[in-house]
Amino acid sequence: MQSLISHLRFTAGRLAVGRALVVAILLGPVAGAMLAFAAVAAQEPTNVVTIDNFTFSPKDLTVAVGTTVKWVNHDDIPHTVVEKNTTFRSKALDTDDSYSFTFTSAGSFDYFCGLHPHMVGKVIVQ
Ligand SMILES: [Cu+2]
Repeated sequence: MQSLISHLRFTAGRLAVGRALVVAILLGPVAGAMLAFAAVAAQEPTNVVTIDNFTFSPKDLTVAVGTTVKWVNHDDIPHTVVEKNTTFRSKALDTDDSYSFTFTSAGSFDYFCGLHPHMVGKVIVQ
């Protein structure tokens, strides 16, 4: 009788280990994918500013240090992106062209379109 009980305990223990293994195997790829996604997201934060109808949107954007900001021109005429102290300056962007800049230090960066200086925007890096 004693040996039957210990046999049952042993079997239950093996089942528990087996279940844990199955769960680990099933969750492994999911957890791995989530970790990989988080790693990519942490590595390459990108924020997009669109240019539509002579307007930068969002006009003011706040990002963390290390963030890459991408401007995309949706107008059918060219625009540029020029920081007022020329910290960054794009070439003329044709329709659907984009320009990216990575902000490596904190600060407030006012920019405008070199072709239409009334078009203004700001990136706040903190
Ligand atoms: Cu413009």
